[in-house]
Amino acid sequence: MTAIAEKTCTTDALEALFALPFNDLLYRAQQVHRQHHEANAIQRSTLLSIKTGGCSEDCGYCSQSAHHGKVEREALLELPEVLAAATAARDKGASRFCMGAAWRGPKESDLERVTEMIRAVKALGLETCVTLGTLKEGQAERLAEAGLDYYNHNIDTAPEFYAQVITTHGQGERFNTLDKVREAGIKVCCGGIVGMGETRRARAALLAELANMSPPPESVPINELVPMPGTPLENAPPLDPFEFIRTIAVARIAMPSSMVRLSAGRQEMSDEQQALCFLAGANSIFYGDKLLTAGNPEADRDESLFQRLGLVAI
Ligand code: SAM
Ligand code: DTB
Ligand code: SF4
Repeated sequence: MTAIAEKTCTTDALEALFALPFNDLLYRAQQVHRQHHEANAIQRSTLLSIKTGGCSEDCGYCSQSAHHGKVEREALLELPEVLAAATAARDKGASRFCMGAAWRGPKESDLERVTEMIRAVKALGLETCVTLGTLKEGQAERLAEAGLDYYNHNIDTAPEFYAQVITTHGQGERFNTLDKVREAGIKVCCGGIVGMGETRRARAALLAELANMSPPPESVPINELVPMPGTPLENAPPLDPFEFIRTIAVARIAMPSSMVRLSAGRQEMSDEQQALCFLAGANSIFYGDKLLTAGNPEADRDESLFQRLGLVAI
C-alpha cells in the first residue's frame, strides 16, 4: 500500500538540471548535499574479486565476460584469502568490504560458500556487500540470514540503451533481483556506468530510473567506463570530465538521502576532478589499489587527497 503519492522524477526534469550553467548546478547540488549529509565526510569501501573471469554474460564494458574479456577464468577464492584481504582493508581504514563475482548468478553451492565469507568478514567488524549477479527465489533471504548489509546490482544504463551494451540478459532481470534484495531486507547498492557512448538524455534517464525506485537505493555507484582491452567498448571516446561531474551533481539532487559513490574511473581522474565530484555531492569511494580487475588509486594517494581537501573518512 502506498500511503502517500510517490514523488516521480522525470528524465526531462533531470535533463534540465544537466543543462544548467555548471556553477548553478554545483551550487544546487552542494545545497542539497549539506541538507542531508555531513559536508566533508566520505565513506570508503574496498573491493575484492572473489571469482574472476569466464562469465557467461556479454556486457560490452566488462573484462570478465567469456565472450570478449582478456581476463583468465579463476576459481572462487578460499575463505582464508578473502579474510586476509578484508583484514588488510579494515586496517587501512575501509568501513565496508565488497565481494564481487563474475557470474550470471550464484549456484546453490557457491552461495553457501559466499555466506561463510559474509559471516567471517562481518566478524571482523566490517560492513559487508556482495555483487553476485541475478538471484533466484530464496537466495536473497539466505544472504540476509548471513547478515549481509548491502547487495550491489547495477542497472548500468538507460532502459533504451541497455540492449546496445548487453544482449545475454535484459534489464528487467536486474529489476527483479533488486526487488528480491529489497524484500529480503538487505540495503540496495545500485547505479550505473557513464561514458559508454550514451547521450546526455540517456544519462538523465538512468538517474531517473534510480531515483524512482521506491525507496531509492541507499548507495548509488556512478562508474565512469574504464575501457578494458578486448571489450567492444575499449575504444569508446572518453567523456568530458565536466559531464561526469554534472552526472554526480544530478544524482545528488535527484537522490538527496543516498550515498553517491564516485566509483570506477577514479584512477584516470585528476585530483582536481575528484575534488569537484566531492563538491557535486559524491560522498563515497572505492578505496584500495584495485577495483575488480582494473586499477584504482593507491590508498596513500587517497589519504593525501583527503588531507589536502580536509575530508574525513566515515
Ligand atoms: N557479475 C555481477 C554483475 O554483473 O552484477 C557482478 C560484477 S560486475 C563486474 C559489477 C559492475 O561493475 C557492473 O554492473 C558494472 O556497473 C561495473 N563495471 C564492470 N566493468 C566496468 C568497466 N570496465 N568500467 C566501469 N564499470 C564497470
Ligand atoms: C560498481 O558499481 N563498481 C564496482 C562494483 N560496483 C562491483 C566494479 C567496478 C569494476 C571496474 C572494472 C574492473 O575492475 O574490472
Ligand atoms: Fe558477467 Fe557481471 Fe561482467 Fe556482465 S558485468 S560480464 S554479468 S561479470
